[in-house]
Amino acid sequence: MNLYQRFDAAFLARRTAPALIRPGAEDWSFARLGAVTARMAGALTQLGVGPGDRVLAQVEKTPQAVALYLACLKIGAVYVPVNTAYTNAEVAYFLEDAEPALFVAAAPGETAAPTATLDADGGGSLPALAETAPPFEAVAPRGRDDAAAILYTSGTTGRAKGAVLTHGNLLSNAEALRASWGWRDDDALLHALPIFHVHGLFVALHCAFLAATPTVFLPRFDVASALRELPRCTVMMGVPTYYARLLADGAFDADACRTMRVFISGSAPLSARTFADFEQRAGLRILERYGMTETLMNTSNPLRGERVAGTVGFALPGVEARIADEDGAPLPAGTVGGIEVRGPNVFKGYWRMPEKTRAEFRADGFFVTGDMGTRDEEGRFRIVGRAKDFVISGGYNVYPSEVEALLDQLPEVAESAVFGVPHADFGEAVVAVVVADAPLPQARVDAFLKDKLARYKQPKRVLRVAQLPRNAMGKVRKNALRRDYRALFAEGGERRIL
Ligand code: MLC
Ligand code: AMP
Repeated sequence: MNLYQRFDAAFLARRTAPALIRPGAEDWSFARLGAVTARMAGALTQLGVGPGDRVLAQVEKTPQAVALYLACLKIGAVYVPVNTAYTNAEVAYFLEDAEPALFVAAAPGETAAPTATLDADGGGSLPALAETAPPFEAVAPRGRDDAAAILYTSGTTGRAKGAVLTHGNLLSNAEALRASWGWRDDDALLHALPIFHVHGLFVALHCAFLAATPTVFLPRFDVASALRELPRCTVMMGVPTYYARLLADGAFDADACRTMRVFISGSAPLSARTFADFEQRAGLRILERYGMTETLMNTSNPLRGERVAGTVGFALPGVEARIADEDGAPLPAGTVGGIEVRGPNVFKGYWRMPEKTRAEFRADGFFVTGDMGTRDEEGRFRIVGRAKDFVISGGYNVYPSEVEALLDQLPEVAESAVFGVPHADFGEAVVAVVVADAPLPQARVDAFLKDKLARYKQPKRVLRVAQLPRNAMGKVRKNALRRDYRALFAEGGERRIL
């Protein structure tokens, strides 16, 4: 039960079909993807990577990076992708925690871990070794519960946790999505997402790989490329920011979508406004789904049937989802509570953190997502908030505690509070208020955080305040901050605040 076996069988049946279509560069057929995967697997083996070993990868989006992921599956190693925006300081923690047998990055880092390189052009020491190493032709046997990947997800307290996803998790979820979204043999996927998160790596690529259908593989999302490529695609997946940016371009219309079967959105709330504007302009309703790193995809609006703005649809086949109170007791339809899920999609646990894992599961096996929501009489879910304190900016999660801890290291800062406010492009933007005994120019904060924190986590605005609003317990009232600064990025908002 190795996930790669399923892909391999699909690839073999469509060897000459394009797997990865790259505008301005050579396409990769399924035969080539399979062959490079086998050679990459041979190189990994030669470097001493074996079943169960972690391969930590901080690599740009290239076909070789896809082959590296597939090669890890093939030999039974555990793929650990990390965001290319992370600083060396952030990656140092993942290296220490995951204890990889191999670290793959664009350039050799300052680490004790054995390192191979894979650069943004698909070159480097790893692909070079793959040229000469004997290909690894077998597929390592793996059980349903064997780890396939570890994806780090930050917590509200403490350091990031590695969510261990198994071959069974990945395969079951890919099959559920393929069925729910009615994947067709003549589908073509527009892929502009990064491939170090669940959305771009698993949700998108696995649907295409199970069916061996072509993927138009863009290195990143930009509106011009998306508009150019849409007419040869039938499915697109993206975060809400992609759809907001398409709508902001006057050239995006129903004609640009003439070949499109479905646009799928997730990772962050899709606003009712974007949903409505999109329907009006493109003549199609965006299909919104809901998931997370630990659980892969949980719910989805229907392919056929009513897609309702502001809702995330029904539990996927095989997935149980419920609304429960703080003790895990199920609540009736229409009541707000915590969203909890159980099923073959739910991860095995946090890497080497048994207590943290136990704390997030109920005795009956349901996983506590930390999202708040409701379920209606038909079983349709709506997300209404988050029990955990985090910001979703352009589809990336930012954990305020991580940013606050760094801001508090600035000598002039007495205390800080980080939160998200509405932002037309990113959905939410990260903002900080600080109590400081001297003026704190934005440039000073930016310079201080530069080497410590990925750019997307850094506050877009830092505002100095006399004191932080606190409740009777002394806890910072983030709701009050979100309310007071909600118009910061609204048109005219900056003037009102300052
Ligand atoms: C980039 N920047 C961001 C940002 N992305 N700032 C806040 N939030 C973001 N998401 C910053 C850069 O640091 C830079 O700062 C400036 O914005 C422009 O950089 P860029 O590289 O040109 O940005 P761009 O390419 O336009 O990136 C924006 C984006 C990208 C929305 C296209 O962030 C993106 O592709 N997001 C998708 C994230 C994703 O895949 N999420 C899935 C997680 S899985 P400056 O100041 O230096 O110019 C998950 C589970 C699930 O959540 O359910 O799917
Ligand atoms: P991550 O930890 O990066 O996997 O992020 C998962 C989180 O993204 C979930 O717990 C939700 O809070 C949020 N999320 C994902 N999809 C949606 C959606 N469609 N609507 C609202 N929030 C979403």
